[in-house]
Amino acid sequence: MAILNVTPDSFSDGGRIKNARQAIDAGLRMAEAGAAIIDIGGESTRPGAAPVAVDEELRRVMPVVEGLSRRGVPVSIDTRKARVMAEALAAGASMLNDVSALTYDPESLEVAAGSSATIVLMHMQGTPETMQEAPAYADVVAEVRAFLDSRVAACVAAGIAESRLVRDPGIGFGKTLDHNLALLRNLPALGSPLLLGASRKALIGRLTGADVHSRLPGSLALALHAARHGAAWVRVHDVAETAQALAVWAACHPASLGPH
Ligand code: PT1
Repeated sequence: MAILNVTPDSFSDGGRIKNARQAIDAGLRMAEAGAAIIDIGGESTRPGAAPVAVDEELRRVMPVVEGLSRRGVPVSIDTRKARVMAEALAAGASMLNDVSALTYDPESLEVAAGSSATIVLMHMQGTPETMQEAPAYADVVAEVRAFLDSRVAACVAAGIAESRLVRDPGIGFGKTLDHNLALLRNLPALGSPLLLGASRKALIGRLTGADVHSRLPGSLALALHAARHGAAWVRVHDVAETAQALAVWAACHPASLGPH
C-alpha cells in the first residue's frame, strides 16, 4: 500500500488542479513501482495534527481518487468520515482505511456495510491532536487485540464479511516507543490479516536518531519484519525500495510471499 498524502504541506505551491495533477502522477508512479493499492489521504492524522472539515477534505482527495480510478489504479481512501468514504467508493475506491476503525463517524459503519470494499480497522488511543501526550496501557498487546476483536465483531454484526476486514495495530497512534516495540514483537498475537504502517515514523528516530528524511533503512527493516511475521500489507512511502526489499526477502522465504 502506497501512501499518497493530499494535504497542503505535501505540495509546494500552485492551485488545486496543478496539485491534483501532481498527486495523480505520483500515484501512477507508485503503482508502476509495485504498489498494489494507493492510499489517498486528505486529513493528516500524525501526532499533533488538527481535524479538517469534510468539504475541504473532499476538495483535496476527490480529484485524485477520480483521476487514479479512471486510469484503473486501485485506490484506498484514508479517512474517518462517512461522506468521504461514500464519495470515494462511488468514484471507484475499493478499500476504506479508517484510523478510527469506523468509530469516529456514526454513519461510517453503514457506509462500509453497504459497500464491497476491503476495510482497514486501526487501533488508536486518544485523538491525533493529543494522543502522544501520555499514552498508557496495562497490557498494550492484549488491549490492542481486544479493541481489534471488538471492531471486527461490530463490523460482522453490521453484515460485513470478516474476509473483508484487515487489522492494524496503529504504530505511533497513542503509543510510546515501548508500546510500539511490544506490538512489533507480538504481531501474530493481534490476529489476521494484518496491515502495518511504520514507514518513516518517529519510533525509527527514537531507536536510531535518524531524522524524518533519513528513515528509509529503518522503514525497510520494519517492512521486512512485518512480512516475516505474516503481515498481509505494509503501508509505505518508498514503494520501489520496499518492493525490491520484499522481492529479495520473499525469494529467501519461499513459503511466505511471491511466486516461488
Ligand atoms: C497507519 C497510518 C494510517 N498512519 C493506517 N493508516 C498514518 N491504516 C496515516 C509517527 O510516530 O499506521 N495505518 N494513516 C500516519 N500517522 C502517523 C502516526 C504518522 C505516527 C507518523 C507517526 O511519526
